[in-house]
Amino acid sequence: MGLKEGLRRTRARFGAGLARLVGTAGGEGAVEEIEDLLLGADAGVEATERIVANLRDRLRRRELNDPERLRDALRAELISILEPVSTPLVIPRGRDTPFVILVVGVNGTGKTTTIGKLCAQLRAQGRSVAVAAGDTFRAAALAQLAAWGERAGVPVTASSEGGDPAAVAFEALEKARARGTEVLIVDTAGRLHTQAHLMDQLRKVCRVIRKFDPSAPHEAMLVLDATTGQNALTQATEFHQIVALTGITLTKMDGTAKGGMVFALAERLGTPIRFIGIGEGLEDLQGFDAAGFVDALLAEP
Ligand SMILES: Nc1nc2c(ncn2[C@@H]2O[C@H](COP(=O)(O)OP(=O)(O)O)[C@@H](O)[C@H]2O)c(=O)[nH]1
Ligand SMILES: [Mg+2]
Repeated sequence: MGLKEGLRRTRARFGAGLARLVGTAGGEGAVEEIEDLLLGADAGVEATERIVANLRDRLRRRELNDPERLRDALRAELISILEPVSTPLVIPRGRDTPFVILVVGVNGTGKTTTIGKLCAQLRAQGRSVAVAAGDTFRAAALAQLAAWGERAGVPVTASSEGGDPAAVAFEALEKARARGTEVLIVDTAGRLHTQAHLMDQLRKVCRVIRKFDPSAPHEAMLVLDATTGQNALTQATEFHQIVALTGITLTKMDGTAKGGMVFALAERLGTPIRFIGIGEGLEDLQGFDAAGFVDALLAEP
């Protein structure tokens, strides 16, 4: 699925609203309309206010006389909000120990699915990958991960249900180092701030990884479900207190009209957005790029 298609619900409301608007009057009325559209797409108050204030400035300086220029100005404003968080995940080659990606997030956000997609992408780029099945909390979790691993041709280290995820992570790290595997992705159980036990477990997994390699995890990726709207910001803050997040993957963009979430995340958190999930298939994971995202959002239907 292409990004434009993946963003169809957000585009249907936001993009189409803008296209309509650009075809008509312009002026202060148009800016107010843009404000409503941004808020409606969950872009958040801060990002929306910044965009709208800049557009009003340009309006006052009579820089937005025709619809074409309003569209260009809006495009530039949207890109400038996303640019600071538009840094791809780069995995260096030729390391002695595996590059460790720790994947965290609330249950059901799409961690395991994202890991499966990421495995497939990395394999397609010729990288060697292994996975640690750190979600020992749910019975179905291991089977799901094993199936993804098989599809992507990636070994999965696991223990029995109810086992110790930190021990699984450690075993997977040792195996990966012994085999010269380039990338180890560590899956974890969904955690909520209310589940103190699971949060402690996550701390322990981090400790074990750091003991193995003080520079690891090299990427601590939070997976957020775009359909949860502003609640995702709360989740990010909570996870950040346990592990210093270095990247975000926003899943289920295909299932929401609130794709404006990325602007709220960029403005409020500033954590790089690495990937966008746009479906349940192996190929439905897109690297995040500010201009590419905005152009898909503003594309004509
Ligand atoms: N439509 C859609 N569904 C997704 C996406 N990512 C994950 N899912 C679905 O979300 C559900 C939960 O995913 P899972 O990976 O098990 O979440 P986890 O509990 O965080 O590991 C599954 O049904 C996935 O197929 C996405 O980008 N788009
Ligand atoms: Mg899972």
